[in-house]
Amino acid sequence: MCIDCGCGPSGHDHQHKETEAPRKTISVEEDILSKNNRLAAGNRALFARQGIFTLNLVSSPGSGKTSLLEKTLVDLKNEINFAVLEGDQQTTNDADRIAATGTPAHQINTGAGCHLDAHMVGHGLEHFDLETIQMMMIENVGNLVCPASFDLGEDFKVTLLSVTEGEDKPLKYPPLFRDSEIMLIN
Ligand SMILES: Nc1nc2c(ncn2[C@@H]2O[C@H](COP(=O)(O)OP(=O)(O)O)[C@@H](O)[C@H]2O)c(=O)[nH]1
Ligand SMILES: [Mg+2]
Repeated sequence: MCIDCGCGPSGHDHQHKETEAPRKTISVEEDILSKNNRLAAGNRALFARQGIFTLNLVSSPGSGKTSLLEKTLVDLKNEINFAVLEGDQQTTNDADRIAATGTPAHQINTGAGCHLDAHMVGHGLEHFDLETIQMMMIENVGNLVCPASFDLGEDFKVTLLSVTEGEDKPLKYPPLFRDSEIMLIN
């Protein structure tokens, strides 16, 4: 595509400038993460004010995050008031599974996005009565790469590893395993 006017490969009826504008490097990644970190700090302060303990569950798709939540919620719901924020690219399948346990749940669909970020979580929290919640479980989008970079404001990041994925996954995707406070083998 033509940079000057956005026209396609055919149909030029005008001349384009021969000279290129001077190049400038902008460090985009740094800016995105600093904004996310600011919003995550806001989420963390909100959780602290409300006395809510928060976990961010991360793993490959299909390694058992929702199954672990379902079982945990059924076993502990009479002792702890839980809420669950679900992240997936599409569908409300996981929020529906959680809601079936009697736990408040809200689904975030990220579309093309491969992780939850602090902005999405902040808005997701608007769907709950935070006064009544003691523990917030955030199930991240299934992915061992991008969720490692995005703080959501959680107390602990929890990484699940299913044995069928192979024992070399922490070697192949070290940041997530290194930065998680808890790791579960399923
Ligand atoms: N055999 C076995 N299957 C499991 C276990 N945990 C989850 N599953 C199955 O693995 C599939 C994916 O689990 P799910 O909880 O949806 O994974 P998620 O994508 O990480 O949330 C489902 O069909 C589960 O029933 C487990 O401990 N053992
Ligand atoms: Mg799931």
